[in-house]
Amino acid sequence: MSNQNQTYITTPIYYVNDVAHIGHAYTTIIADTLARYSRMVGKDTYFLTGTDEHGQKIEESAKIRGKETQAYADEISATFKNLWDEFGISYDKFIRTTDSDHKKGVQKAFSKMFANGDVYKDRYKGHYCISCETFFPKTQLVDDEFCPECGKVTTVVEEESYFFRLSNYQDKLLKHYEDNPDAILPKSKRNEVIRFIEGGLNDLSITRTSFDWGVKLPDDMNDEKHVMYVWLDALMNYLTALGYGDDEKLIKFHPASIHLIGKDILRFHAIYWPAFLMSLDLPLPKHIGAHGWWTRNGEKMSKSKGNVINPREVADAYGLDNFRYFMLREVPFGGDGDFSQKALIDRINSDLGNDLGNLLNRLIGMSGKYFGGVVDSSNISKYFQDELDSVESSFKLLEPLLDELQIHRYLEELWRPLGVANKAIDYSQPWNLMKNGEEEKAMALNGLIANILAKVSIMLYPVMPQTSTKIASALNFEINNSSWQKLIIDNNLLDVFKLEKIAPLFPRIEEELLATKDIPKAEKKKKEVKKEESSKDEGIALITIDKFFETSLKLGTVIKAEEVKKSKKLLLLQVDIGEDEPRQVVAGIKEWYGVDDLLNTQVCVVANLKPAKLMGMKSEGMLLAVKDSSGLSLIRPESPKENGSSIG
Ligand code: ME8
Repeated sequence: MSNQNQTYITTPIYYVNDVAHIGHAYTTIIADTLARYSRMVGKDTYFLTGTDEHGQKIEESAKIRGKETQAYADEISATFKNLWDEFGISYDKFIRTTDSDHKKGVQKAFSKMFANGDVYKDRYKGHYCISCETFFPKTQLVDDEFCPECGKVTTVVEEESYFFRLSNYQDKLLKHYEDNPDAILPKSKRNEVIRFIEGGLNDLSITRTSFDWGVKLPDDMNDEKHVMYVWLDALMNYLTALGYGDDEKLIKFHPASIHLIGKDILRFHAIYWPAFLMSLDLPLPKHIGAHGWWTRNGEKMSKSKGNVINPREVADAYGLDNFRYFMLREVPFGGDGDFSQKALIDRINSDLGNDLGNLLNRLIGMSGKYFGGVVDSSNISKYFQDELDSVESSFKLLEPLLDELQIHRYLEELWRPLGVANKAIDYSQPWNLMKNGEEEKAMALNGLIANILAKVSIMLYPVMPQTSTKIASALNFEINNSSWQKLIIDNNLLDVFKLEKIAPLFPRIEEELLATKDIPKAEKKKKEVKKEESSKDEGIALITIDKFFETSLKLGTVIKAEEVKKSKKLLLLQVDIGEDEPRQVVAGIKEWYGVDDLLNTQVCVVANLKPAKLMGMKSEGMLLAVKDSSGLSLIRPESPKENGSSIG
């Protein structure tokens, strides 16, 4: 089991129902930063990421796209892996829940929980949100049927199921969180978890029978119709990646030093996962770090809103390291953040360009002009002892900040020495020193700047690995465990060296580089006011274009159609409008259209109507049609267009 000198860092394993966006990149970049730091300080480090590929949501996503489920999972999983590889994410293992070793480990855990009496068979009846892959008691639903987390319509599930005795772990979990106040970071999130546990824990349904895209029960259970609940399957990845159930040579890394997650999945990690581990008689994770939510112009990002930010595009346009710095500096860990290009550009031009890049340029310029590029640290303390002391005290604060995941504070503190160096140039006026024959002091000043830049580049390395490596190469040293030991821990200085000239690191950015421009807040406000005004013009036929666009009209394909028995008018349709799941539409068109006239044809859907119930069935949209004395015709595109395309 893990010791002080070992670090085990994980990201969530991402669902393969969609490609990565900046939220996924954020978690992964934080984990990569921690892993790089851990390796640099000499710890035996294991960094795990991967993809979550089972469950009803994935099965349905594949079906909508007309793909075989495994092939679909292979395709999307590869897009995650490729992105992390392009981003240089330093993971040690990329796990997939469809890996056979993983499945074996999940089965082993199930058998162990069953053998020790924590698992029993019963019937489950209740509501299930496919999008969140979560069971909800009726008391938690909105308007008796909508998911309290994502707002989508839930499905009523009634089936035989195996249950995990979560209720048995209520007191043990409470004790764990009382005894370990920093088990959940930021600490403010701990109370949320404690309150939830105190509210009472129901036993958890951990198998499903109504679909089969999942890990089967162990053979000796002789119960073939069950597959594991996707969250049991998924959480187990943290153990199976270490060989649990197969080759356990890496199990030494268990338990995780930190499971990094978004706040959306805190309960699964802070309640289910520790309870499963207790049942398996294994130690609990040391920390769970739950970060906040990235939004765009204040709204949740989703494909249907068309406001998803592609991390590759941001990195290509603005530079990968700059993007990493921005994400980690801009938002306190645990808080929500709004992505805006303006904020990103400000960080690049100001923090990176002015404070860091210019300092290096000034050093290269001065030492080239006065000393042929040579830097000598010998006399720094003679002239700049106060500056050295202040820099040393800033560096001492850094590691504890990282331990608490206060990464934005870490970066803030790391910028203080840069301020010290920039100020020292301003008040020492090296050009006057040279004029007045104070060459020794001018060299000491260059030495101070070079050493500050070297130390900052070491501690910045985990966040901006490429940039820091470039700074170090200009300063003629390498960032590794021994330079960290020498310059940070032992607080030593660089030996005499010759500076290498490098191109400016942060060319100034004058305008937004991505086509999807941010809507400035003032403009957004103006639009909202206009919308309100137009709705006041009751009785007048004219509307503004904004008003028209309040109706979301989408193109979709009918992927399933059936007659509603006992109804002369209604057909029940499933329409793919480019979202994660098809929309169910109950349409009064049976007099004019049969099932075969509709299947695999395109229709126009009003996509933002409040869901309604028709003959007890929910309808989540309306079809556009035109009717005259000769009958009714659906409005359809002249030629096929992509599902989800906006009409207007
Ligand atoms: O939940 N802002 O997978 P998932 C910040 N498979 N982070 C975000 C984000 C946003 N807007 N959107 C997503 C699952 N994330 C499960 C996990 S683990 C055993 C199983 C990040 O693909 C954040 O880390 O829905 C969140 O927790 C994760 O993506 C959810 O990814």
